[in-house]
Formats: sequence, structure tokens, C-alpha cells
Amino acid sequence: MRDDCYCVIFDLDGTLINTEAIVDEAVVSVVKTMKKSVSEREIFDAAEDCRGQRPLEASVELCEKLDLHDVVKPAELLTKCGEKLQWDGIDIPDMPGAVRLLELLKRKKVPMALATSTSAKELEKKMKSTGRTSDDGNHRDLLKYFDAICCGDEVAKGKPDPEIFHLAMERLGVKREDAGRCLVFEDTPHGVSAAKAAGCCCVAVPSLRREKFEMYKGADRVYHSLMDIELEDFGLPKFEDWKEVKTVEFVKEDGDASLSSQTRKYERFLKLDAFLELTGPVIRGFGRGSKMLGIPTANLDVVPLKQQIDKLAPGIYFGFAKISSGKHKSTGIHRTVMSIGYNPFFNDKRKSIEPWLLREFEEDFYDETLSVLVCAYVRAECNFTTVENLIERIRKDARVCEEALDLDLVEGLDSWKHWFDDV
Ligand code: ADP
Ligand code: RBF
Ligand code: MG
Repeated sequence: MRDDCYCVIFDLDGTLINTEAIVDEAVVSVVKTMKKSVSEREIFDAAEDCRGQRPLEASVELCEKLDLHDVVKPAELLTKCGEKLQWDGIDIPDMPGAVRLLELLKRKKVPMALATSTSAKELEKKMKSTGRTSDDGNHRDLLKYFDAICCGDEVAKGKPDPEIFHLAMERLGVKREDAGRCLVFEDTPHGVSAAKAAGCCCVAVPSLRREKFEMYKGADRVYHSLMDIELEDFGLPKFEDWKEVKTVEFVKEDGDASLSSQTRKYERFLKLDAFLELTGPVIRGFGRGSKMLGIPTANLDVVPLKQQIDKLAPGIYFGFAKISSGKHKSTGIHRTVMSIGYNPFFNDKRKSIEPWLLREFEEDFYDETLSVLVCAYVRAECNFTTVENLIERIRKDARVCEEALDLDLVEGLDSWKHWFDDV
């Protein structure tokens, strides 16, 4: 039994804000021109492995991994990438669930610190570009949540060294022997190592691909996203915004057992703060939905919808769908459950958006325009040991959707009256 935590320390990049993809892209575009013999895939892979460290240290590791010594020095590579990475003028999105988590902890007066490998100057730049995509369109000041802020240039050694966490604890007034009662949120293996070396309790929300989850085994718990955190397991205040569907029983999944310790009686869902409308032509997917599972999914192309779906954690959602052009136009509003993510059971390399409309159609409706209103989050994507278990789980998701809507448990549909009326 671990002691209850009473304060929280956050990593920034990849944990609270989504800078990782932007950095990786810059690294790839720079390295690609320097060394033609390495593939983009290799560069992305190496860039991922170097995440979580201070910039120069990351650059040193990258040069080693890709054997760049003959073409560039780490410091020079860093400068080149820095030139590509002008933080001002771009939108850095929040990680899904970050603001919800910070808001709860602030409301419950839990002391919070930021422990970032970013320098104070970089942090200032990043903060100017963060929160612009918030739902009200206003700039959101993430720093206001923290009682202490520690930057990479304030310590002699960066993560995976524990120094920055020691500093954060000191600034929060936490004694060294109480380190185990500090909960750290990290997204990289280097960050997890640092937190554990400091003696803290550490939750990992991996920003690396699933194949690399093994690298997080030092963490006390691994979650798929910040949406799934069960704070009460660490003695912290519990989220109160989940709604239980008391007609659908909860059963722990078989394939993802190590990830979380959830024990509940009922299935549940989380209404989204802002519903999300996804519209596009129905495209051809992997052709497995109806054939293999008996569950057809009308896939939407992720590419034009990327900015929108980045606001959501990969996972299973429900809401409504309508077909707004083509033969099936004006067939009405249909309830839908969907997966937005990488379908771990099939180990897809690319994200897909797969809404299953909860009614029968006589014919396919490929190329027709589908508009989906995403209203609620149900769960993270899981892996399963058998295809039967996957099917059973998807059918259960459909029951969660049906019951939640039958029982009128989803608030806020009125403000989308225009969407429902326009069929
Ligand atoms: P694909 O891999 O190409 O998406 P699926 O087996 O998932 O193939 O079948 C999806 C297609 O089936 C959809 O594009 C749509 O045209 C059709 N379809 C028929 N009924 C439904 C339904 N209830 N929900 C979603 N799609 C359906
Ligand atoms: N695939 C997974 O690998 N894991 C899941 O947890 C999962 N959940 C799903 C939930 C719903 C509601 C739907 C419609 C699909 C889900 N799938 C999941 C996706 C399924 O694998 C996908 O529809 C097929 O791969 C067809 O392309
Ligand atoms: Mg499909």
C-alpha cells in the first residue's frame, strides 16, 4: 500500500502541451537534408527515443543513435532545429484532458509544480503559443495553475537525473522523505526515470508508440491518456464528472490488464466540454469491420480532420451521425459509437476515425458526406486476446451509448439544436 499523495508535479512537453509532434517534424526535416542514407522512419524513431531530455542532451543522443558525427555536431544540430522551431505564430494544443485535470487539482487546492526540461526563455515563448485553440478562443494561461515552476536551465543535470524533481519538491516545501507522496505526471521514459530516482510516485501517459510501452515499466501506473487517470488510487481527489450507466455492468478487459487497476460496478462515460463536429466523405477502410467483426464502420479521412481530432485522446466515443449528401441524405439522425485511434488489436500504424451507426442500412454509403457529432468519451482503446472479446466490447460500447441517450444522461444537446434540425 502506498501513502496518499498530497502534491503533484507535472512535466510540460508531451504531458500538458502537445509539442512533441512539432519538434519531431523539425528534427526530421533538418536531419534528412544532412544524411541521405537514413530514412524518415529511422529519424522519427530516434527523435521519439530522445524525448524528455534537455535540448542539448537530446541532440547528443540523437547524433549517437543516427551516427551523425561525420556530418554535424550536437550543438549545431540543435541550432539548426531551433531555427526551424519558431514557437511564436503557431498554435500549441493542450494535451487532451490536461486542463480538466489542472482545474480539478486547483479547485481542490492540491499544491502543484511544473518541472520542465525547457529553458525559462523557451517556456515563455511556448506559453505565448499555448491555449489559443481553447474552446472559447481565448489565450489560456497554463502557468497560473502552478505554485512552483522549475526550468531545465535551473539545474546542473537534466532528466533522467532527479535534480529537477528535487528542486520542485523544495519549492513546494516538501521534505525529501516525503517524496513518495508527490505524484509526478510524465510522458517519456527519461522523465519517468528521473521521477523514480527522486523517490516520487510516477504516472506515465506515454507519448511514444505502443510498441515502446515496455520502456515505461519503471512507472507506478501507465494510462493511455490524461482522461483515464484515477486520482483516488493515489489518495488524491476523485473526478466527479464521469456519469455511470447503471444498466450496463463493468467488466475489466482482458488484454490491457497491466495498465490500470480500475474496479467499478458500472460502465460510464464522460460528456465532452465541447462537442466536436467531424464532417467528410465516407472513405474505404481496411475492409475488416463488416467482414471480420460484423460491425461496419463508416470511416472518415483523418488527414483533413487532424487538427480537430488532436483535441481528443485516442479512444472510444459516442454521439450522433447524419448523412448530408448522396443517396442516403436525409435518412435522419443516427446514434453512433466510434473509435478514434490506432485499433491496438489490429496494430494499425495510422489513426482512423470509425463510426458505427447504430441502425441497419440496406446499402453502403461510401463517398457520401457523413457528419458526426462527438459528444462523450467512453474509454481508452484496448487490446484483446480474442476477436470475440473485441466484438463483445464494441457491442457493450453501443449499449452504453443507447442507454445513456435513452435515459437522457447527456446534457448540452440543446445548444446543438441547429445541427439536429439541419437534416
Ligand atoms: P471499410 O473498412 O471500408 O470501412 P467496413 O466493413 O467497415 O469497411 O464497412 C463500412 C461501410 O459499410 C461504410 O462505409 C458504409 O458505407 C457501410 N455501412 C452499412 N451500414 C453501416 C452502419 N450501420 N454503420 C456504418 N457503416 C455502415
Ligand atoms: N479496436 C481495437 O483494437 N480496440 C478497441 O478497443 C476498439 N474499440 C472499438 C469500439 C467501437 C465502438 C468501434 C466501432 C470500433 C472499435 N475498435 C477497436 C475498432 C475496430 O478494430 C475497427 O472497427 C475495425 O478494425 C474495423 O476497421
Ligand atoms: Mg470501416
